This record gives sequence, C-alpha cells and structure tokens, in this order.
Amino acid sequence: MKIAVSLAALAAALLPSPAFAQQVAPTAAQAEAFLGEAERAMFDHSLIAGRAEWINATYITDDTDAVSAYFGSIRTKMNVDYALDAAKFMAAPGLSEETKRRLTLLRTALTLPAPTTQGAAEELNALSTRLQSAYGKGRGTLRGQPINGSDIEAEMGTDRNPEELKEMWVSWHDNVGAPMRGDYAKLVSIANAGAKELGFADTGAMWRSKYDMTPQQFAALTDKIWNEVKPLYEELHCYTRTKLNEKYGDSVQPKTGPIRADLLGNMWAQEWGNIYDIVAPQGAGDLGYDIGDLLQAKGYDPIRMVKAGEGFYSSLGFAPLPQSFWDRSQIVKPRDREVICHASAWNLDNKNDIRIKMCTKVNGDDFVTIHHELGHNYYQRAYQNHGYLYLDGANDGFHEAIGDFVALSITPDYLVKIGLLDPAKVPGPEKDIGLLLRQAMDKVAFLPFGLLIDKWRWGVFDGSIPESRYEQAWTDLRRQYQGIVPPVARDETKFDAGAKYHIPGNTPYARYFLARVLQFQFYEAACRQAGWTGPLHRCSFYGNKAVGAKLDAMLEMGASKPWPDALQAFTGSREMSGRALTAYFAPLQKWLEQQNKGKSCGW
Ligand code: X8Z
Ligand code: ZN
Repeated sequence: MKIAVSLAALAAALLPSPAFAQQVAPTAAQAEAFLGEAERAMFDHSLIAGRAEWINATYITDDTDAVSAYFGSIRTKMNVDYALDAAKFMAAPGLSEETKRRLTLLRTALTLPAPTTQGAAEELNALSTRLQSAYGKGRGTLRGQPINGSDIEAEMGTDRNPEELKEMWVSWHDNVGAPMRGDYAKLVSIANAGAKELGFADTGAMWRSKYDMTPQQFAALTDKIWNEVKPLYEELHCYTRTKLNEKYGDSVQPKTGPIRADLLGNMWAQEWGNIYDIVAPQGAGDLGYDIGDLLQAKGYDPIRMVKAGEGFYSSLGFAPLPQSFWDRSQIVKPRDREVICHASAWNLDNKNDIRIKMCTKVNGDDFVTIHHELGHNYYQRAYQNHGYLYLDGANDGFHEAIGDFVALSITPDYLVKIGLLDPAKVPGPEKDIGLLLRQAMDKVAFLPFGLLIDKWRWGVFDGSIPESRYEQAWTDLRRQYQGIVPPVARDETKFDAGAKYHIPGNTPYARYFLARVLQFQFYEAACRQAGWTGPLHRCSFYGNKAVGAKLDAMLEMGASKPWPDALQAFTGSREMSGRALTAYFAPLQKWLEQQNKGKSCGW
C-alpha cells in the first residue's frame, strides 16, 4: 500500500499532469529517478517478504502459507506496476546503456507476473504458495509405509529392488504430482495474462528474455549446446542400459529401447551417479572410495560437511561465513514440522544475512549440494554493493554454476588434503576411466533432463501443450530427450511434472542446463590459470588465491553487465558452449564408443 502511494507521488512530481505525460515522452533524468525509487522500494519490500517466505519454507502451516502469499501478492503488484512503467520509460530519448539495462531487468524481474485485474495477484500467489507447500508436505510409500521427500530421494539412490523402486516412483508421482494438476493449469493462465500485459508473448517468452538476446535466440542457443553434447549422452545411455540389463535381466530392463526411469538411482533419473556400482568398469571400476562412505567413516555430521564446504571457499581467499549463517540456516530437517526440504540458498537482507536451507544427509549427493548452495551464498555476498536490480548473477545459469564448478575440484588429491581419504588409497591413472564415468553419471546424464523441463514449460506457456496433454507431452519429452520411460503406464489423470520440485516451485530450469556446461568452462579456465598440466579431471584449484581473486572479480559484477562480459572476465570467452564439457570427458567418450561397439544404441 505504502509503495503505491509513493510511486503515485513520484509520478506527480516528475510529470506535471497525466495529460502532459501522454503527450511528452519522459526524459532520461526522469527514467533514472524512477529506477532509483523503484530499486529502493523493492529492496525495502524484499526485507519483509523474504522473511515471510523463509518462515513459510521452514515451517509450513496454513498460517505461514497465508502470510507468505500475502507478501508475495504485494510484491507481484508492485513489480507489475514498475514493469509497466519501465516499458514507458524505455521510450525516453538519450537513455544510457546502463539505464536501458536496468529498465529491461525491471521489466523481466518477476518469474510469475499477474495481470492488473482486481484479485489476480492474490489468486496467483495463493496458488503458487499452495503448490510449493503441497510439494514440501509430499509423501510416497516404501513397503507400504509413508515416507517423506528427503528420505525417499535417498532410498532411490541405494535401493536395488526393482519392485520397491517402482513402488517409490509410482507413489511419489501419484501422491505429489497428480493432485496439483488443476491448480497448475490455473496458475499458467493467470501468469500468461500477466506476461501479455507486460508485452511478452507468454510467460515462457518472458523467461527467455533474460539472457541479453531475444527469446528465439535463447531457445536456439540451448538447442545448439544440446547438439554439442548429445553424442556423449547417447553413448552413456547405451552403456548404462547394457549394464542395467545385465543386472536386472530382460524382464526388468530390456537390451534395447528406453531405460526404465526408476532404475537410475534418482527419483527423476536426472543424475545417475548413485548407481555407479552397477556400471563400474570391470577391474578399473573400484575407485577405492565413495565420498558418502568416507564421510560416514570419518564420523562427519551435516554441520561438519558444511564446514568442509566453507573451507574450500576460504582456501580461495573468501571471508568466512558470518556467525548468523550458522545460527539461522536450516542444515538438518526439523523433526517436528513440515518444511521444504529441496535445497536452497538465501540472502535475507541483501547484505550478509546469507543462509542455506537443506535437509542434509551424510552422503555424496548432499556433499556436492552443500558446495552448490554455498556458491549461491558467496555470489550473493560478493555483489551486495550494487543497486537492487543488479543483485543477481550475470545470468541465472552463472548463479547455478559457481558451486558446481567449485565441487569439480573435489578430486582424490583434494580429499587427501582435507583428511577424508587415506593417501595410500588415491586411485592411480588406471582408474581414470572409472573416475570420469562416475562424474559423467551425474554431469552428462543430467543434460537432457536440464533441457526438457523448460521445453515442457515453454510449451505449456505458449499453448502448444494444452492441459489435456500435460502428461503425454511430459512423458514424450522424457522419452525423446532422456530415452527413459515410466515403470508403469501413465494417463491424463496424472501430472508427473508436478512431482519435480521446480514445477510447483516455479523455478525456471534452463538455468541448470546452462550451469552444467558453464561449470566446465569455469573449471577449464581456473585450471589453466592455476597452471595445471595433468588430465583435466584431476585438477583441483583448492587453495589457489589467484583463481579466487579472479573468481571474486566476476562474482562482484553481479548482473551489472551483459553475461558475455562476465564470462570473458573469468574465461576469456564470450560464448556459452558444451566444448569444455566434451573436452573433459573426451577420453571417456572414446572408451564408451569401444564398449558400445556392435550394440544398437539409441531408443
Ligand atoms: O535445484 C537445485 C539446487 C537448488 S538451487 C539444489 N538443483 C537442480 C535440481 O535439484 O533439480 C541443483 C542441480 C539441479
Ligand atoms: Zn542452485
């Protein structure tokens, strides 16, 4: 309320009368004054809205849902008003590049815009809060017993009984996804009406407008990157299918065709590293260690895992995490209330009140996720001195890539340095293929998944996937890109997309696809800066202050410059590409091609 009044007062002061405003284009000075006021108001609002959201995410009740939706709807209305004004100020003559950039960022700032129709912002926020909380409260079953989200995720990683895997997969998708279908369709239609009012074709086009290029160019860029990495994925798919067939037999996993989605060690078949034991090459397969086992053996608890993550960033020269991080983060799942377990990183005051929210388990997946989340926090802290609109990554793929890039340095030698691995257990060069395969099962397997989530959503938003085909289109994309199929038949009473956090959570997903290739671009550059001459995958830049300083310089830029400038600052290149990833895995690709000789690959 207060915000609307102050904006109106500002407009009145800047523009003599509404009639005058319509006739005379605004000036550059007025555009800048408007941006300054908008940034201040959004900054202030974020302080209270962020806290409401944090409380809701760490203690889901009907009441915290209501409070979170309330502040969310204020934010939506405020941002929509500003975005509409920003479009008008774009017409001002003589705008600097900097001002144009800020106006553009303001126009695309909302993930879910609402139309200005009475009640639309409230309905949209009620729907999005309800969907997100429903996900947080979701349960599947295992051996007939209810099991929560973080537990079922971990079980999918270790269980090797195909009947139990199927039960977990089906119960999770049926219980969590299907009931969301109606709410999700409503949300899509409101957000699209909002996007159209802001001058975008639809919400998906608005999402694709955040990459310093047109929405069409962005879609083409993601396809280009996919084509660069697809041959490697197809080899990995073929090899993994063979190994699954050997383990489970034709009745569970046939030799040809797509892979059964529940056999890959992950609820969404998005990362396959958990079934490394099934695919490990004969002889060279035993790496001699598994990070989860090492953490367990050394008695690590979740806090100590986060301290280890912090230690990596400190070794690069980043200041330690503030005490408030330890006081306020949710590192383990509270036992007595519903929370959103899906990991996230927060900055509550846009300064140093950085936190993570996880339901950490002592395993390898969560060790990597900790580094991932901390990457967000160090990024947030590094760019804090900019104005509100620049408090973001160079693009959202950069934000997702930082922590993963750091985690690529978790090599055997690094594990020795931090006392997790016995020096005598460091795998020799004969284990290089095993090490690369272990890494590929997570990094390469993810690529088609990273792309298809938003292929589906872009289609939903542009209407090419109508509500009547939500399920079919999802299953088709999973088969087309990943080469996987659900363990049982699905129909349009289901909504499997809703069983993946980012759909009810409304988090755009192309960012993770970009991050998967960007992290290898950063890593290759950091290892070059460090003067590394060995095999790329053995490089760790732990302790390298020069790499840290260069990284910090990129992080400090925030969103102040187009992303190619940020990429160039750290890597020398202005292109996002799959080349660094394929270079890292080149020896593995050759090996996979040999293993797959004579097999009919594809699906
Ligand atoms: O959602 C995440 C992070 C939160 S920013 C844990 N990730 C994607 C996912 O889990 O689906 C990281 C990898 C991909
Ligand atoms: Zn992330």
